Amino acid sequence: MRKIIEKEFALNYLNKYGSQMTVGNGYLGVRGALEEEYPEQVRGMYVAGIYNRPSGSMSSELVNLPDVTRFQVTLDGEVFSMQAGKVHTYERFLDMDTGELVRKITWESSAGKKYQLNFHRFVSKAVKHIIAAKVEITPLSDDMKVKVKTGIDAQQTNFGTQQLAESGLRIFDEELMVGEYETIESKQRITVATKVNEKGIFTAKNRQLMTEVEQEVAVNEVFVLEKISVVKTSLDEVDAEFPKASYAELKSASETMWTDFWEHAGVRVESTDDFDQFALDFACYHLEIMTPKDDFRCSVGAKGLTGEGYKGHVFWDTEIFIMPFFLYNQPGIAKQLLQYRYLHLKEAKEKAVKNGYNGALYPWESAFSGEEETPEFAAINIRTGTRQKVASAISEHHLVADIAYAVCEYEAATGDAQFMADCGAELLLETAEFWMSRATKRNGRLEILDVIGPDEYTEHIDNNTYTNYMAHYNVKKALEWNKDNESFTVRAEKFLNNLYLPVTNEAGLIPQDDTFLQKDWINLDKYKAAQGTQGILLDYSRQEVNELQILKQADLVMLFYLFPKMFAPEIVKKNLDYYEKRTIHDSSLSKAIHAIVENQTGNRAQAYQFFQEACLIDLGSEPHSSDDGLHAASLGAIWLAVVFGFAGIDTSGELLEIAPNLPDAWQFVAFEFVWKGETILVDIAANRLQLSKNTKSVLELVIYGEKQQLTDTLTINLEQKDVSL
Ligand code: IFM
Repeated sequence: MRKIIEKEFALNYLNKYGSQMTVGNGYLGVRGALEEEYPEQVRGMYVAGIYNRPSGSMSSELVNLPDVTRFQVTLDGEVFSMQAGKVHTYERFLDMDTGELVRKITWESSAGKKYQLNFHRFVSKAVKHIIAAKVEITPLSDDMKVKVKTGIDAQQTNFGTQQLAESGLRIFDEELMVGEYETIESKQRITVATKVNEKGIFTAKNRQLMTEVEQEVAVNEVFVLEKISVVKTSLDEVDAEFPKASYAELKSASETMWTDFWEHAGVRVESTDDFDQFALDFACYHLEIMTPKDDFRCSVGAKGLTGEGYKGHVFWDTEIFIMPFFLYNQPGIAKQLLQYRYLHLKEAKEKAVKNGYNGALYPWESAFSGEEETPEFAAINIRTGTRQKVASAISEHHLVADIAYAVCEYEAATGDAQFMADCGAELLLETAEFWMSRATKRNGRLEILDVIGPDEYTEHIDNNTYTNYMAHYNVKKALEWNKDNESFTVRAEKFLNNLYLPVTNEAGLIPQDDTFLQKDWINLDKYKAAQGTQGILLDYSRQEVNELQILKQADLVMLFYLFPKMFAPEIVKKNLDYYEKRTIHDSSLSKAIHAIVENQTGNRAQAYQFFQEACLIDLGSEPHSSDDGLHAASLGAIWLAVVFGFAGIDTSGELLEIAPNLPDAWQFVAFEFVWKGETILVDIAANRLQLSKNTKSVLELVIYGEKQQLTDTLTINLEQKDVSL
C-alpha cells in the first residue's frame, strides 16, 4: 500500500500536507487543502498552461483557479471545525495506489454530540477534466440536522492577486452550477461546472456560486453527498462532457489507470529502512501528476501543480532532473517536453537578438508564452527598502546547453530519427549558434564571460567549467546532426578547437570558474546544518557570499553526473570532496546529484546518506519547507539517484551500461527501463543482477565493463564479482 499518512491534525503542517497531498493528473492539480476553512490554509487548483501576468508585473503566474474543494458543514447548528469541540480520532491519507485523498474524523461538537465525518476526493486519471468528491457524515449520539454548503468559489487568489474576471454564472436544470471566468491579461477562458447529488438552495454572491443542502438524519444513518466537477479551459481542443457516472464508477476508471502506471513506472525497493520505498513512491506519484500528458504547449513548473512557488515557471529542472523519469518509462512524454522547447524556438531566438547574440537563448524561467519570465528583482530587503536585481535572466545561460543535452539524451534512448529531423537537429543548431556568438576571444582562445553557473551563489564569473563543457558538448552534437550545413560546420569546428575547457591544476582541482579557487574559505558547518534555508544570506550579503568559496548547489559535480566517463575516477573523487565541503545544499537540486557522484566514487555510505537527506527535502519534519509547493526537480533527482546512482545505469556510451552498487541497507531494487524501444526489467539483489525483456531481439550491453548480450533473460551472479571501486 502506497500511502502518505497524516496521523494528527496540526495547523502548523496544514500547507505542507496541502502540497504533499495534492491530487492530479498532469492537466489538473488540486492541493490537499481540508474541506473546511482554517486561517492561513492555502487552497489551490491549477491547470497546466493557465498563466496570467498581473498588471505591473514582469512575470506570468500559474493561476489559482476557482475552488471546488471547500465544504462548509454545519451539524446541529454548529459549524464543523477541528479547532472547536473535540477530535476523538483522526486519520488522513493520500492513497497513491488509487490517487484518492481520504480523511476520517470522529468529532464531538461543543454541545457534546458525536459525529463520524469521512471526506474523499480524487482527480480522475481517466478523464483529465474531472474532480470527484464525497462527504459521508454519521451522527453517532443522536439524530442530526446537517447542512452542507459547497459550490464554486472564485474568491481564490494567488497570494492576494486576483487573476480572473467572472464572466458568467448559471444554474442548469436546477442542479448544474457553471461558472465562467477569463484571465485578466492572458485572456484564457476557464469553465468550472459542478453538481451535487442532492437538491439544495442555490446562491450567487461575492464570486461564490453555492448550493446548500439540508437534511435530517437519524442516529447511525449515513448522510452521503457526492460532488462531481469538471474544469475546462480555452486551451482544450475538445469539449468536456459532464459525466453521468457516480463517484465510485469514476474512481474505478481512474484506479485502473493508476494500477497500470505503478506496474510500469514504479520502483520496488527492499531496504532495512521502509522510508526509502515510501520516498520513491512519493517521488514517482508526484512526477506523474505534475507532468502534462498530451499537450506540448505546457511543461512542468518548479513546483509542478502543487503550489504557487516560483509562479509555476519552468526551469532547467525539467530537462535535467524531471525528464529522465519519463524518457526511460514513457518516452512519448519526454518527447512532448522537448517539443515545448521547440515550440518556443522563436521566442528564444528573439531573446538572443535582444541580448546581442545569435541563435536561441532560452528564457531562464518560462511559462506559456515562451518569453523570459524571470522576475527582474528579488524579494525586497525590508530594512533598506531596496530590491536586488535577479541576474539569472541575463547570465544564467547554461540552460541553453541543458536543453540541448536533453535532446541528445532523448535521441540516444529512443533513436527517434523523425523527432531529430522535425525538431531535434534544428534545436541543436540554434542553441549551438548561441554559444558560438556568446564566446569571446581572450587570451588566445575562446572564453565564456560573465555567467552564472548552476551554483547561484557565485555570480558574474568567467569560464564556469560546467557552462563551458556543456556549451562544447552542445556545439559538438549540433555538428554531428548538421553535417550538411557547411558554413556552420566550419565555424563550429573552429569553436570546438578554441573553446577553453578548464582542466585540473597542480593540486588536482578543476576550478569552478576563473576566480573561485582564489577566494577565501569559511567554515560552513552552521549553514550546512540548516541547509535549504539560505541562512548564510542572513549573516553575509550576496556580494560577500560571491567573494567566498561557497556553493549553493552542485556545480562542477553536475558535470560529473552528466558525463560519468569524462574525468578519471581519482579526479572526480578529489574534486567531489573539495567542492562538497564548500556546498551548503541550499538548493533542492543538489543532494541527490551528490549522492549519485558519491556512489560512482565508491563512497556508498555517504551516497546513501545524501539520498535519504534528499528524500527529506519534501518529507522531512520541518513544518513549512514545502508550503508553496513540492520541489519538483528534487523528486526527479530521487529517481535519478536510484537508477543512475545505486543501480549504476550509464547511458553516455554507445551501449547501455549497468554496474549496480547498492547501499548496504538495500537487499533488492527493481524497475522497468525503456531503452531503444525495449522494456528491460532491471532486478538487482545484493548477490545477483537480472535483466529481462519479453522480446527475442538481441540487445548488446555492458555489465560491469564487460560486453554482454541480452535476449530474454540474463542473470549475473554478483558474488563472483568484485563490485567495489
Ligand atoms: O532551477 C533552480 C535553480 O537551479 C536553483 N534555484 C531554484 C530553481 C528552481 O528550482
